[in-house]
Amino acid sequence: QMEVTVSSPPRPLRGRGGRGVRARPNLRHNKTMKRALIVVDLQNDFCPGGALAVSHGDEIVPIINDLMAREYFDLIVATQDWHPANHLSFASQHGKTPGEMIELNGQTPVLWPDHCVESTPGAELVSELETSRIARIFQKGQKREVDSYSGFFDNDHQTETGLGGYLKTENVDEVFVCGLATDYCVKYSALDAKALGFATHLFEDASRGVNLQSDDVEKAVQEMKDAGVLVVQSTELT
Ligand code: VGL
Ligand code: ZN
Repeated sequence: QMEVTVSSPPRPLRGRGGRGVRARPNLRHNKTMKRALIVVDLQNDFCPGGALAVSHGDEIVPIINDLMAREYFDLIVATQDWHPANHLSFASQHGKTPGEMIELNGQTPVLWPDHCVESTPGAELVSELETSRIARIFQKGQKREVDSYSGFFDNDHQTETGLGGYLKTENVDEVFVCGLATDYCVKYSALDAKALGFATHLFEDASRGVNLQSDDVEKAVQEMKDAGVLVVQSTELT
């Protein structure tokens, strides 16, 4: 016997320009296909005053709170950078200065100031973030030896955080990524989401980047576009 699914009427997506989000009307959305918002690393250490402050990082908190209040998203998850105090992405572990690079297992990761040390205030999600609709938080970067920019996998792609499996289990087919930092964790999360088969969007205005080089964010956005990530603005949702 054939199962007939009756789609709920599409929730309207209006906005200026009509690009990006609006280019994908949600006609095929029904009770079984869901849309998720992924809030990446909105933690004290990545905000002004924090150990690895992303400039204007705090500006996206009200934007993301507004997004989370939308019915548009069926599921909201967050990621949290969560390192042991002796994490090897910390310059202090190598007697080096943040921004320098090292040779580690054939890779040359950039070194950071100590940040998001597990169970410290800097690792907490920013207190102004409205967390009530966040269904699950996925922590990453717990292994001393390997960094984890993506919310899905460690940088060596050997370990999964569980986010990908969770989204598939929840029948999510479409994800929207926002948060910190555009040129690191947001970028790698969006690229992995796309590679895992999710229709993937970047909320550009609900993300901020580190810009170690002044055009890093610009390059990151282009890299995401080239990979098939749709770059959209929160203002395109009404
Ligand atoms: C991040 C650098 C180091 C990020 C995390 O959340 O983008 N960047 N750890
Ligand atoms: Zn980190």
